[in-house]
Amino acid sequence: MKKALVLAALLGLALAQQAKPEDVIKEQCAKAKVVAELWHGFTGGAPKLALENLVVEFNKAQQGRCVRPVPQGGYRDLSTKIKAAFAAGKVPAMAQAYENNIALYLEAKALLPIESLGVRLQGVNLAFLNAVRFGGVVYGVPFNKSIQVLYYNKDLLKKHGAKVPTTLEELVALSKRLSQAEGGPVFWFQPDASTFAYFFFNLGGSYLKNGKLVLNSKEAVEALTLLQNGVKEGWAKAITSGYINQNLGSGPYAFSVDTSAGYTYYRQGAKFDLGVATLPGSKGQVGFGLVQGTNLVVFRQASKEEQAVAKDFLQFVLSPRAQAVFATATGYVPVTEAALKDPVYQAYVAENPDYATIVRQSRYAKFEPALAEWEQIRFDILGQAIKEAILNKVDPKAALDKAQKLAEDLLSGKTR
Ligand code: FGO
Repeated sequence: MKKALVLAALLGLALAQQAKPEDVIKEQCAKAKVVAELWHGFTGGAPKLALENLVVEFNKAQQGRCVRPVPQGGYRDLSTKIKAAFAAGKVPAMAQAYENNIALYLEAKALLPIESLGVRLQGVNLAFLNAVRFGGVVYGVPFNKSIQVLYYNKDLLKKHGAKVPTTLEELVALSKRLSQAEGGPVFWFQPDASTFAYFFFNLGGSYLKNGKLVLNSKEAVEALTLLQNGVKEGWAKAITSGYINQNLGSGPYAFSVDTSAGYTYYRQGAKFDLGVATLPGSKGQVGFGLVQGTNLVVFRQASKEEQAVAKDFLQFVLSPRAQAVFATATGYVPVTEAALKDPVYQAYVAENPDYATIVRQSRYAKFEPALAEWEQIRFDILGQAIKEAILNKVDPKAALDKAQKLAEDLLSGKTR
């Protein structure tokens, strides 16, 4: 119990709020005539709680209507369930969706244009907004958008008189030095498409060349070789079970490149003074980070009444206060300019500069391709190639050439 209370305080929850938000929502929706479901991919922790707290606030101001968040597992489980729901003809009013999920759902003409609902999108971060624009029409409301940042161990850097690296070369050189001194690899990464993207983008890579998907470019081979060498040379450690933040404490740790949405998890997991910095890039230039996290979409099949609830909820979610509370509770990037000026946000930033670092990093953002097939490609093809190179020592070029072939077969409809 005591531990739970401490945790609640850490997450910035009002301790006066006795009931779990989940239970409050249950009660709110039990009495409602119109229930708009929101299917999501948050499995727990601060993100799920922060979403539920927003919903409780929204529902309080409704009469006879409510939003009901429905957890569907992780992000990939969520899109699998939505595809099944299309087939069964039973979709929710709203759901979280990656840009590539939107592209896929649009093939089934399943989504409503956000502005046709009447949601005003003024002041929404343009990079996020452009990412959900298809054929000039916006199909999602950027909601929980994250950016990669550099997490680091302040105590370890201090011990070795080291400064936070600002270039890729410095990151590698310092990781080598600290790993030698500590007797173990200090740069930790998950052998997946997310961490790979950081190295790939900052070595000048791009996935689309003249509209064609290229997974085996020379920059991709270079990025994968760098990580493979890192493991070989003993400065990089591949984390193969769970999130990096769940492995903290299992050996010397100095750096990882990870989602800003991991912020509360890192804070909890770190037994050292945790640092958050903008990503190492090239001389005088902050490195690019991968944007992850999702947008909220509204389904065409929802009833007119549900659509009306969705419209009001999306406008509420975009309000400066909602954004300020959600971003500071989680580490997600505030999605509007006005949120940055909100007194709640300003108070948090004054106390904790990490929030400002996250926003600064968000100006150096890259996205993965918004292809309908991308989810399958990033996990089952590219992600698989990365694992083979890192864990099974397969030659990076061979692994990526194979991935390229598999992706081309998938995109040309030969496999599915
Ligand atoms: C996750 C996944 C995609 C796609 C990227 C896509 C599908 C990546 C990456 C694969 O909201 P983000 O930034 O962060 C997540 C948030 C909510 O769960 O908290 C993070 N978390 C959770 C628990 C924990 O202990 N530590 C922690 O950091 C969690 O990662 O999304 C980043 C991780 C992945 O899920 O393994 O986005 N991703 N592009 N997923 N389905 N499709 O196109």
